[in-house]
Parts: sequence; structure tokens; C-alpha cells
Amino acid sequence: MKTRTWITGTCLPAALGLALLAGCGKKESAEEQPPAAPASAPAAAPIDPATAAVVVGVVKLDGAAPKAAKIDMSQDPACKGANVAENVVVSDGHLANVFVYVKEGLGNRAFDVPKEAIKLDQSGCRYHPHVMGVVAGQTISIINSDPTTHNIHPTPKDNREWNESQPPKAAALEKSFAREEIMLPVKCNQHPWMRMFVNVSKSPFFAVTGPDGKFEIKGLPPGDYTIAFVHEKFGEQTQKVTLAAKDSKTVDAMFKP
Ligand SMILES: [Cu+2]
Repeated sequence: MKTRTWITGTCLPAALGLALLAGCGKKESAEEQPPAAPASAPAAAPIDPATAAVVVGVVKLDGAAPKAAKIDMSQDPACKGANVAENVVVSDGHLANVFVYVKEGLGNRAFDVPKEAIKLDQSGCRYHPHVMGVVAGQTISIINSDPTTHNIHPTPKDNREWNESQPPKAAALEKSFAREEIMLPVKCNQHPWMRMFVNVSKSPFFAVTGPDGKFEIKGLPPGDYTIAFVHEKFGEQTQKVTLAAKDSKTVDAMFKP
């Protein structure tokens, strides 16, 4: 609000869009205008690919991994195959499905919404992937590869809640979430074991750890950042990192069960 008070103070008619008051318009020389009075979000400062830096790392679980619980899918004969709980996926101490993102340090930078959609598949009465990241506003294309009907039901805190059923071979559901939200749960109203998480990020700087616990975030402008590691069961931890031009830094993380 403060940045705009000069408008009403010096030239109300201009602020109201009255072009006829030419004298008033003239008074507003470049000198009189405050240097920073953005009408909307600042434009994205372009990131120079020649100076872009990268953060890589491995996320581990300290101690014995809990044994994954078996899931009984017998309530729906169309749900075939083995299934186990995916809330903790560990292999040789490496922790998968950790959402890693730049939580602080990007300031007011704005980012283009990627045009390509991210795919969410329902197959074997499970979600693939179990944890995903998208940019706010980016399309998620939800498909049903199963011979049974699913009912996709996100239960957000800061976005609009919806639930829609999707029969076998139905067209993809194209959805997006407008606001940043980390670990937004998605469930299926038909199959109570089905659960996944969408992470809606303001920036494109995020990754999800694979079965080897590894992640990589590329294309970052030089700067001081807080990297957050978020796991659905073990919560969030953060680490600071300073990136110089063309830096490649390793930031590992360890969760405790
Ligand atoms: Cu389902």
C-alpha cells in the first residue's frame, strides 16, 4: 500500500485514468516517480545459464528401516498384484520419496509455469509416482490404467478441494493447484490404501529422491539458499547452502526413524 500512496498524493485523476488532465500528467516527470512502484509481481529476472549452479545430494535414513506393511487389496478383485505401504521406502539406508526444494533465497522472483503436464498414473491400484512436485498452476494429467474406477480426492489446506471419479479408460483428468502447498495429500475414495502427495512449488527448483536417495536441482542462479527436505512421515529439515556461479554443491540429509 505504501508504495502507491504517491499516486493519490500527487495526481489522483491520473491514477483514476482520466487522460484529459494533461497538466497533471506532465507533472509526473520521471524524477518525481519513486523508483520502485511495481503495479504487479516483478518480472522474472532472467537466469543466466552460463552462471547457473547445481545442488545434488543423497538422503538417508539413520537406523533400521521399518518393515513395509502389506496391503490387503481383496475388497476389489480388479486390484491385482502385491502391494505394500509406501510411507517409508528405504533401500540400503537410502530414503526415497523425499521432496527437496528451495524454500528460501529466491526472493520475489517469478517463474514461468512449465507448459508440459506432469503425469499421475493409477495402476495396480497404486499411484505412480507416490510423491510428485509441480509448479503452481502446472497441469497434472491424471490417468487410470486400471480395469476399475478410482476416485481421486485431494485434501489440501491452501488449495481448492475436489473429488472426481475416473472409470477405466476414461479421458485423462487435467488438474492444477494454484497455490504453494507442500505434501498435499491425495487419496482415493474407492480404495482406502491409495495415497500420494503432490508438492506445489512456487519455483521450478525441486526434486524427489529416487530409490537410491539421490536428488539433483539444476539451473539455480548464484545465491544463498535454504534447502528443505520433506518426508511424509519424518517431517521437514532444512540446510543452508551458498552457491557461486557455476557451483556444484553436495547437500546430504539424514532422517531419523
Ligand atoms: Cu482407487
